[in-house]
Amino acid sequence: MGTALVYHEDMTATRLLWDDPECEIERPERLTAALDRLRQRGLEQRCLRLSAREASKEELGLVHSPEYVSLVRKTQVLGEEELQALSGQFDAIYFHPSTFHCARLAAGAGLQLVDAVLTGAVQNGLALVRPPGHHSQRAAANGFCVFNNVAIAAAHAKQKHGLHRILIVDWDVHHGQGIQYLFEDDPSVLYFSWHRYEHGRFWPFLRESDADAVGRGQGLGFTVNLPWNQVGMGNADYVAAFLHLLLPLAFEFDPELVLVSAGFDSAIGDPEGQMQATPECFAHLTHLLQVLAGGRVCAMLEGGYHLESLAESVCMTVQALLGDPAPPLSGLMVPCQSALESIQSARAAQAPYWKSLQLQDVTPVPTSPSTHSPEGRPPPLLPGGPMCKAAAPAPAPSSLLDQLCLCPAPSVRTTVALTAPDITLVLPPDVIQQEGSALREETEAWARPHESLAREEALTALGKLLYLLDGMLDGQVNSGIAATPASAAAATLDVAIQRGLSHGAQRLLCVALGQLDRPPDLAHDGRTLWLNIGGKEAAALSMFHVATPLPVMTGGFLSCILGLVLPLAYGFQPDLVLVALGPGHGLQGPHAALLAAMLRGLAGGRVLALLEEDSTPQLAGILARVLRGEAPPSLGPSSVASPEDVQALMYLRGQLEPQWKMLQVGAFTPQK
Ligand code: X5A
Ligand code: ZN
Repeated sequence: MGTALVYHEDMTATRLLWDDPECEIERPERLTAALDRLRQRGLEQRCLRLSAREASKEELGLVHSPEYVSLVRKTQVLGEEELQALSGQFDAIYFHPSTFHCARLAAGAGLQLVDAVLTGAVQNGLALVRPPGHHSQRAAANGFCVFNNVAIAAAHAKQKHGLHRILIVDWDVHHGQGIQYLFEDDPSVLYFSWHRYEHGRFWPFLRESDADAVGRGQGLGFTVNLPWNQVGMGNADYVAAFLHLLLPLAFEFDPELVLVSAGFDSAIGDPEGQMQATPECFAHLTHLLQVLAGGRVCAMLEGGYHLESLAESVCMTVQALLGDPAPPLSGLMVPCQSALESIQSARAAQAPYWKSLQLQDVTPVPTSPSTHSPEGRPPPLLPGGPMCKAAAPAPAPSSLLDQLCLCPAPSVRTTVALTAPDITLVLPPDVIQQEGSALREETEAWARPHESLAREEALTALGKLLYLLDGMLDGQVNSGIAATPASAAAATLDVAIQRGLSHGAQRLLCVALGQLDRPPDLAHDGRTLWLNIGGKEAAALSMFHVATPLPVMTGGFLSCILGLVLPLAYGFQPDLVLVALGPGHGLQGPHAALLAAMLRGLAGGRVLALLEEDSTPQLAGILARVLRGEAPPSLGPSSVASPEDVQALMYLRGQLEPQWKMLQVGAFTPQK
């Protein structure tokens, strides 16, 4: 449905006119660097370009006092000395004669973006703006921010579009205290912010940035703060925060719109943040948010002061908004101890207000004392198992950025190789119906060991699947759907795994739904992670062989995906994903779509879905759409997990946490 890019050149006008080491990083080149890179990558050309308009006095009045708006208006005619004097009345602020115009464009850009998304003109978008907004308050400029762009957009979405639930995700490295103050008693706006905090020793030095600030009055539980108490947080820490804190609450909240305070000072290289997350992490964060609110995501630029890192991260965000698969994350996926402690304290503070966090933290799992080091970033522990030998150590920051510049644009093609002629599929545009098939002799050779593949229908289906798989392995096709007779599902999956492993896949994740057993001849070499959802009982036969019953309730299904499937998948870092909906999988279309959509974040989107031939065309259609990058339909308000669902999850977490560190939801802090 399209991605909007809202911009106006005039927003490069405002700049610092005097010496101020604190403010000099907020400069016009931030916007031009981001935009130039988007053009270079051909991403700008793929977006719907919208020229920003100025927000009106009334629109600014949605969150700011009339006195404050007129004060900022008057800065247009002030001389340099007066501007400097006025700027000095605020914390980390400079005014320029063009600031009022720029700040009105920045707020207006957000309004246009929200209007474009909520009228259905586009699916999502990014507003490239300055000055930023999230520190600005009802009657105060603060931290380079003049008008609170995201807060104004949220208020507008409520007032003009009648929305009742808006999620604001603030991934800027600073606490958007302005947004927090404006909505702290409002249950219709869920505000999530992570930020460099260092136990209160980092700007803006506020007690209310800590995890125990959870909102007030009606808004209790609708402010979610995740303070980082150390610098150096990286991809694993950010993804863990999403999986174990933000996303459970977000699904339970069931937003109609997601606004992102998209600051990129939380990325590697930034002088303010001092964090380690690489640009491609923002593709993953964006991708994870797109499963909410039917994919209605509006991102607005906040901070980000390392031009190279900023430009790359902006590109990654836009790529994800466009529906391109996310590049795999680099580095070991092991959250650090300090991050786990922060996530745990935020979960504990929020637990009274969110069902999805209750029942879960019954027994805190003690973590190995060797992961704890009082100073600096603790060295990540190598998880056990042979696959880990393959994982390269994280490259140094600068070389990582260099590498990313060379990263080729991923292929987005999805192929559907369905065999049953009675499935008349309405294929989404650009999804290819595959005609090809592997050579007959080759197909027969693969089929020979399997009795269930002797039938003609099964052989035909296998030939098509092998052809599709080869296309994926040599990069001609990104993802695909294949069908097989139900009786041949297990054998076909077995062949697909063997073929994948022998034709280029280093690590293969297989998510098998329904009655599908792990192929008995599959090697235990750590190259395949077998995850069966639909087993009789929860069991971890090894760290690479996990079974869990299909959750009964939607809430249980969500915690299974967020609390088990994705942590294992992100920890394993596969380069090929097979999802098989086998006999008795019992999965409803929207649930299957959500699973497929989220698994698409792995392996550069190389996902092959295997269906039974008598699956409904609706199921095949919905999977084809999410695999090509469309948002899954929203599940609606989710029921709680059943006690059995919770128990299975808790059991597996206990079994697997020592090897799969991404499963950890928090750290057990020993009592003194
Ligand atoms: C938007 C933003 C940071 C202000 C830092 C002041 N502001 N030291 O990143
Ligand atoms: Zn910031």
